[in-house]
Amino acid sequence: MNLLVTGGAGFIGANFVYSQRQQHPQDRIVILDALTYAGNLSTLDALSTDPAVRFVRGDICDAALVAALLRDEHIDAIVHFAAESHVDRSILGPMDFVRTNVVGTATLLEAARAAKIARFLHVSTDEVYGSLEPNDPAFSETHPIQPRSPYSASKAASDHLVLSYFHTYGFPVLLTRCSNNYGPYQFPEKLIPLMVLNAFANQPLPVYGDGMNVRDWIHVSDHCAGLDAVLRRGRIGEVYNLGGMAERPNLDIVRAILALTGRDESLIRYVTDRPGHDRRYAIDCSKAMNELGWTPRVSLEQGLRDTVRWYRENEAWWQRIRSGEYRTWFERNYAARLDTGSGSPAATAKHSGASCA
Ligand code: NAD
Ligand code: TDX
Repeated sequence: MNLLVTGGAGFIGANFVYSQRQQHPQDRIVILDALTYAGNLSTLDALSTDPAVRFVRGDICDAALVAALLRDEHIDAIVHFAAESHVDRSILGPMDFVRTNVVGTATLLEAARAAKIARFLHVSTDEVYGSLEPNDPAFSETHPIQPRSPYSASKAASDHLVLSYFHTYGFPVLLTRCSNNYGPYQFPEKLIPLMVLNAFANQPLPVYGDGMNVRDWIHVSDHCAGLDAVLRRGRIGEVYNLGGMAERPNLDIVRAILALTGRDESLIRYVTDRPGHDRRYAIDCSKAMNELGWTPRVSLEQGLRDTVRWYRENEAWWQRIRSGEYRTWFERNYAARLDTGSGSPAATAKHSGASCA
């Protein structure tokens, strides 16, 4: 299979590419990523000489580029991760979320439909279901769509578009909605890596509100295994929830990180709450478990231990982010290997995008 992975220089997309290379070495992967602040090519460094992986810097809103890639690379399936993904940023500036998450997904769908792509897996989030009260049952796939932040509203809009392509055109979509991920290569704006790095540096850990908002945590390797199962065995037109079955209040996570880093609770700072902060997410993933034989395997306790160890052992990766150096890392390390142009839109975008970061 020839796969197009959008957003493959981000946290989950990169983990997915690594896991696919291990499990399906016969497949080819083309990564399309615009390298926004969240994209980091140094994450993909270990694949830079892998002949089965091609990286193209480009925007999913660029219809000509996407169409050329689908045609020239003989793409069979798309796994669509590319998105603006951080809720706090969506509150500060919603328009980037509308552009990438809605217009970008629509652009990709149109190109994929024209190219008659065999499977289009859209990677979405439990946040589209809204917020639960403490005793509510977990979100099932039939729970009403009730997004409450610009991020989740833009993801919900993209979900609706994806499903509309199945119902209207018979286009072969698959849709997953996953809970909060954590693990290697996560950008340190999200709760777990932010708290780990602040604890390493003895800096305050900012806890929003009372710290009792609940999230359902899944290790990124379990999410990637679920995506693989849906991509290869999922039923076309279906939605599959994926989750870790590990609901915890934020404060429990923060305390666990303090314990794992040998710091004490004096570092905790209660700060002004996030506007519209969803109180609780919980995912019922029994459909994926029963139909696909998938199950989350990494316990939160083990996963947190491994994640703290990963950040401890990979300081060079996150120091480049903290210093901002990761933004120019690509040019310095790959300048000699830049594709200077067969004239195809893909090659041109790859070159011009890379040289104007
Ligand atoms: P991320 O922010 O780490 O990575 C997003 C990637 O998309 C980056 O590499 C970025 O450069 C790229 N990108 C952004 N705009 C682009 C554009 N216009 N064109 C091409 N590339 C673009 O995100 P993540 O945490 O890895 O999330 C990946 C996907 O999974 C998202 O769709 C997100 O909604 C979904 N998701 C995330 C979580 C989570 O806990 N992080 C949970 C469920 C679902
Ligand atoms: O500094 C912080 N302090 C804090 O208390 C940060 C960054 C977060 N929080 C709280 C807010 C949330 O209740 O921690 C919880 C997790 O926050 P985030 O890491 O920002 O994740 P969340 O808002 O739950 O969204 C995430 O999960 C679903 C991802 O960012 C989304 O991309 C995904 O769809």
